[in-house]
Amino acid sequence: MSRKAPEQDIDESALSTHDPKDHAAGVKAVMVSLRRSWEQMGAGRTIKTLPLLNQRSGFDCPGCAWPDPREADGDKRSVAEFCENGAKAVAEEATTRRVDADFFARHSIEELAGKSEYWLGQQGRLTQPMIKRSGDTHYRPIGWDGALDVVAEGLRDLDSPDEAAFYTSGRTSNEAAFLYQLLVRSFGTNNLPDCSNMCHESSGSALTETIGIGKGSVSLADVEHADLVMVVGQNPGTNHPRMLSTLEKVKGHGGKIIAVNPLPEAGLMRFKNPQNVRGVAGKGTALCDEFAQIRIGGDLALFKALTALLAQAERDAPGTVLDREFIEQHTHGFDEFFAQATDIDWDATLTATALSREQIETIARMLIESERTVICWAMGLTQQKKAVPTIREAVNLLLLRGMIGKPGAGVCPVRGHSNVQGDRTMGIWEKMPEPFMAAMEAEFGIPMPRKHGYDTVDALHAMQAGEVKAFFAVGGNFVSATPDTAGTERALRSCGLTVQVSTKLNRSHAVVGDTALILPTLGRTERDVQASGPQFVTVEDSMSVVHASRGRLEPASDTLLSEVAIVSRLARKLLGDGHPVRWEEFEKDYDAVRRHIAEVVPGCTDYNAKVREPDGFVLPHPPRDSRTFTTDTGKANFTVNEPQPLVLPEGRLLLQTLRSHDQYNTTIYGLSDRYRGIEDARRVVMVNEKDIAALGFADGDLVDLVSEWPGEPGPDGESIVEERRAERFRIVAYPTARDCAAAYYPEANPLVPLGSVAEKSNTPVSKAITIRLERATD
Ligand SMILES: Nc1nc2c(c(=O)[nH]1)N[C@H]1C(S)=C(S)[C@@H](COP(=O)(O)OP(=O)(O)OC[C@H]3O[C@@H](n4cnc5c(=O)[nH]c(N)nc54)[C@H](O)[C@@H]3O)O[C@H]1N2
Ligand SMILES: Nc1nc2c(c(=O)[nH]1)N[C@H]1C(S)=C(S)[C@@H](COP(=O)(O)OP(=O)(O)OC[C@H]3O[C@@H](n4cnc5c(=O)[nH]c(N)nc54)[C@H](O)[C@@H]3O)O[C@H]1N2
Ligand SMILES: [Mo]
Repeated sequence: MSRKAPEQDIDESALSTHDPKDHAAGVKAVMVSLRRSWEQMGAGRTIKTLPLLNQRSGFDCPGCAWPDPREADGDKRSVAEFCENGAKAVAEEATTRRVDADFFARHSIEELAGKSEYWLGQQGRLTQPMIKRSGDTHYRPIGWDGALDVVAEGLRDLDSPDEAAFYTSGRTSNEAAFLYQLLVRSFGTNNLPDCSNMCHESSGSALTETIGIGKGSVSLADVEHADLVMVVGQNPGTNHPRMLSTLEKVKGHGGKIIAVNPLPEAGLMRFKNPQNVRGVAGKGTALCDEFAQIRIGGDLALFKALTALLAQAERDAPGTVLDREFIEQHTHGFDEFFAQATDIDWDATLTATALSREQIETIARMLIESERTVICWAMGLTQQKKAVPTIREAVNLLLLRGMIGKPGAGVCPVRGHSNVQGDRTMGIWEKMPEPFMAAMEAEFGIPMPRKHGYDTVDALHAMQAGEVKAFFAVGGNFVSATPDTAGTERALRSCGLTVQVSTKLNRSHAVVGDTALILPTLGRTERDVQASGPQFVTVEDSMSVVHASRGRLEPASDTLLSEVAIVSRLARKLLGDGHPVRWEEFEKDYDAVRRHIAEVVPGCTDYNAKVREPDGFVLPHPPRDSRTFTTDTGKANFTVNEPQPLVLPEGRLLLQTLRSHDQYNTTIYGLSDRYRGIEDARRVVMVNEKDIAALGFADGDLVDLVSEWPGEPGPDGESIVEERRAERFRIVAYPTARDCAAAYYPEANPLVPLGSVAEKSNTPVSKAITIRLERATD
């Protein structure tokens, strides 16, 4: 087994395919975890690392935000509380491969920009601060002091703090996130775009409006005890594999599962739990009872039909379907909602959803029969133009039957990054509400800016217009995660200063401003020892549980600084010695940061004590805790949502961009999308075989993907179609819904127009892009 980084980049012609799998996990998953861990870190480190994953005394998995079982709730953690993809996430960070000064001397920045994310990521961990000064072709080493001086000077030289944007990805700990937003706001701007803007922002918008808080209302125990779980627009087998153990428990007590997805994802069908005999030797557990193979973007039409069917059933047999008591006591807007939840335009519904009337009626019956319903969703819903109304309609569905704020029922937006929810709680948001800003002012005695800042899409617009000139990122890979790759890259290259605080090499280190810095940092798995001794950090999972995470491994290099140290040291240089915040205290002892968190962040009183409890603590959630809804009406709001008929021009497909089984966002672990049967290549487009034939192509053909977007009106008033192109993708015949296609992110990002965003949440529409296929030559 090779522990060396690959020299060669991806050979796309090596593509091979096999039939998609009908189940997820099994023994194969364990074998793959071990093999990848061995390849990246060798036997000794593997044996030391994997058993610490998601244990009370260990570190939080840097993979997804699915919660750990809580012993406080009577749930036991298994000895191996990890999944194949969690193991890969750890191996990727705990790798023994290194990117050092010699590496940067060998490879120019231009050369690095020609490499794939896979090649870049596989080179290993970043080890020392590097700088590219104006005119340089290569990065050169620089000391920490010098590096932070350059950053502080670059920021101070701007005409206004609003000319800088400060990005955060969702792995940043609560401590680092809290200090970072304090630094940025002390500097004078709210320009805090984050990965959440591209992820669950739509969930936050819809939930805040309807139930008063932008977070999920269920605990792990609630999902386990539900009698009906809808999994909509989500691929848990790959992206939240530990959720399959929870779904298995639902099935174990006779609960039902409905999956709504254009793809028959293996993890929705059957789960072979490698931790029990049935999973190892038997057929595993069948998961979904009803698989609704929906057309991309059809979910609002589906939810509208379901709420109307429930309303109709209530009209037919009054008092038997709806939870009238809940509706009267706790909701607002019911009459108006009920009055319009009448006739279903079945033609339009069946066209939009590509489902049958029988199936929609079956799902409605299952909802009516359920006593405890949970709706889970992820990117299949949030990255749509109509994402916010769609999620609001899902909330209507639950409100009708009183399914919020009771055991075993509620909303469950399944978060992505392991601490994306915590970062928001800590103030990483371009428009934090006034009480938070006032609490910051009271705590630190410094004025906080009130003008809302740029989110991700607006930061890109501002950068393209020359209004943002400096870009600073704590984690992530902004260049590859954002839409409209060509425009984004031009925007970043036009900046005077770009700074990346990172663990691993990625494209955002190769597409840079005039002056560029790489500031390498400790990862979640690594020991963090400061003047007062070993430190831990805290994180919040998808279900509002806040707990400690302790890294144990030897750091990748002794030059690395923690994110807390980098932010605090930069603050001292940028804000000067006279600044009222005692920045020098934080790095020594993270308790000092947590003492401020306790004063500022709602629900965090006694933070230092509570995070030391073995299972941490659960943040307050008014709808879940007491059916209290802090909306503008003081009640849970019913909303009226208009579906938009989807117009797909002749000969076009609806493309979604998604994750393979072998990547973490823009980090490509390997080239095996095993469950979908796609191996050794990534530039593929999955299309239904009937559509392939109808469009005059064949399985295996090489095509360019061309996206079409109605651009600005032209001189004659007509709308011009703006086109974007991603070249050389192989067609793979795949059992997706008709008229739909799928390609991997980030390869397909050049096709997503920056102006194509979800209403209200401003999230890029990465899941319904109108494309045509054009033949390319081999
Ligand atoms: N291993 C691994 N784990 C991860 C990640 C990773 O990249 N790798 N990423 C993390 C992050 S940041 C996030 S946000 C989550 C992402 O988790 P997911 O949301 O599961 O990720 P995607 O790959 O975007 O999958 C979207 C799913 O929605 C379906 N879908 C697409 N369009 C529609 C539609 O119109 N309607 C419906 N009903 N379904 C649709 C797709 O077929 C697919 O199954 O996972 C997190 N966990
Ligand atoms: N077309 C399309 N675009 C999408 C999506 C999609 O489905 N389709 N999904 C969107 C979603 S849901 C998300 S969340 C975003 C993700 O956007 P990002 O969060 O910006 O991207 P990641 O790929 O997760 O970031 C990976 C990088 O983070 C750095 N990193 C990893 N761990 C650490 C750490 O502990 N500290 C620090 N400082 N750095 C670390 C490494 O250098 C690594 O290369 O992308 C979005 N973009
Ligand atoms: Mo995400």
